[in-house]
Amino acid sequence: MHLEGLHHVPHSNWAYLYDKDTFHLRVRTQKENVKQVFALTGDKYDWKNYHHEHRMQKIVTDQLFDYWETAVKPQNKRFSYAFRFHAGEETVWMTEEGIFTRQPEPPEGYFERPYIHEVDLFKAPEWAKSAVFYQIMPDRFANGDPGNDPESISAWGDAPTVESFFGGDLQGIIDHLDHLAELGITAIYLTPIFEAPSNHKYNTTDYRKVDPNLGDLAVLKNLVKNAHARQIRVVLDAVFNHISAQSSQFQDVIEHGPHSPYAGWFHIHEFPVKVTDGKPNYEAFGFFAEMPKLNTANPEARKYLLDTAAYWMNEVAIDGWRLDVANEVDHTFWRNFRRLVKTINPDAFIIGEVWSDSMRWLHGDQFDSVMNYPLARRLIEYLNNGDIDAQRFGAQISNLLMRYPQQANEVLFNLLASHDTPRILTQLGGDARKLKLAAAFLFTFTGTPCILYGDEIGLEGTGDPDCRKCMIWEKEFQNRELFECYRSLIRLRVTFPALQTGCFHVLRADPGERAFVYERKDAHAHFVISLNPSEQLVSLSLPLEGAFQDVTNKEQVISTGGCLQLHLEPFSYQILIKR
Ligand code: ARE
Ligand code: CA
Repeated sequence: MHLEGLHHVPHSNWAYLYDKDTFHLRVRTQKENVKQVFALTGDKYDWKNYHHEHRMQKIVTDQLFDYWETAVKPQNKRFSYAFRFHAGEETVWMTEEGIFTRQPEPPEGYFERPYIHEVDLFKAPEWAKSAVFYQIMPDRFANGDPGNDPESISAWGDAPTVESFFGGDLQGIIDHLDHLAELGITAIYLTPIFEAPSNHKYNTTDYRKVDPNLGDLAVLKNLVKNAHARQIRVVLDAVFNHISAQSSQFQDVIEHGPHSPYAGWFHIHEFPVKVTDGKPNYEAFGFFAEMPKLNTANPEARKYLLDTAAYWMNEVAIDGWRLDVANEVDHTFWRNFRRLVKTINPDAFIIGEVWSDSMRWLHGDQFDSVMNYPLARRLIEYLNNGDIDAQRFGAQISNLLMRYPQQANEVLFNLLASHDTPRILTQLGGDARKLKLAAAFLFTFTGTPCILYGDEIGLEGTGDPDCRKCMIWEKEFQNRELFECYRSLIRLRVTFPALQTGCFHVLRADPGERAFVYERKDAHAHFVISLNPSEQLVSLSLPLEGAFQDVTNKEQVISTGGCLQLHLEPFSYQILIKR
């Protein structure tokens, strides 16, 4: 047995409370090296009367490891535990103190969960598990009120530049909520809407005011009311990492230097402050002098930002926050933020913008979810690069699933692209067949899907600002076949909990093959999803029993001799269901 492959860390994504009664234990072994793993649990104060053995399930495999998981329902509020591994004739035990060829006398040196407090449970809002999000940049979606347009706007549909405005606003979103309802969207994520001089509004000048070019408090309330009337929730973008250099607070520091009451709100390297782009003499977002970084550890600054969050949640019944540059703001601030937000609305959804491993924020004390850019990168690579076989893709997404606790995975903000990346259709070479494969995966994989406005009708664009083109409303210029594909996939997602919180297993991901097949299931439905990103017609035989139905053409696919025969057209996906 390859002992160096054995791995477990307590109090982490390897050992966590999943719901108030259930504890998940995970352990890793070198790929195909271990035949069976057991978790040995018990009460350290009375092991004799309270100990159990749990056979662990091998749930996923990545390039190097097999991952095993079991759900423990401890009788008491605490338990200690160890693992027992079997490979061939070999048996070893692993405790916190290492690896042994005989079971160490429990409970000394065992891993432990000293006490399970429900208040510590990481609980994501239930509604987020079945949500389908739609990201909107208000300036580019629809101009519902020309009366609030900026002084000079570009013609709707012109190529956007870093500077250009198009006059889109909140009223325009209200006017097109039916488009979202028809698509089956259940939640909107709006990029920033508070007063800011730019077209993207990520450089806030007044956190307490809706930008006048987007509308006002009344229109925002109307938008939320109309969205809620269609069972569509609304999540706003909180930009707390930085503020605009044109904000009154920063202007005061420019004018009064260290004597400004706001000097402590920032990280000033030296006075007088120099707003020199690329080389500001203060901390900023990146090197953007226009975006001085806020000192969220400063009590006044922290209070101002937390009061801002409370103000909007009390003024307007919003359903959550997406947190800009979330990984550069201190953890103490986010713990305060979560406590405040969940006190006002326990069902509010908190999504951090973090582009890399986010476990640090997903212990249940900060974020509910993060934007899952790593998933998008792996899916796009797999669809675009024929050298990436199904085994490698399967290994990569399996590895991603092991990064976080299951309750985070169930609401991870799964996106294909955003306002910060080239459009997904453009990243896929403009090939709508690939986009449909990407959408089929997005809406059937574990995690809450989010599409960027216009993806559903075939909007293209290279990197920012070209990815922020105006929405196209003339149906003759929309890819309506793509719209239908998105609409039916979204309907499937929202209808079946098996696609939201059902278990995920890779069914076929062979080396050298491109076709990737996985299953999602719960007690009510069993889905078999197949992706064929190749020009070849692929025939597969899967060891599955029973009669399935193709959700697209409604044809029956019945297993014969315990095998389900699949035939996948080039660049197609197939979704089968058995209820
Ligand atoms: C734009 C252009 C710049 C140009 C600038 C001039 O992109 O090239 O120099 O305009 O003004 C906002 C606007 C952008 C604007 C930017 C700066 O939307 O249009 O830039 O402000 O003025 C990293 C951060 C991540 C951040 C991205 C952009 O980690 O938090 O960079 N995303 C948020 C928002 C943005 C917003 C800001 C932050 C600023 O979503 O829209 O930009 O508030 C790798 C790294 C990531 C990195 C990512 C993208 O994956 O791992 O950390 O994200 O690349 O670069
Ligand atoms: Ca307008």
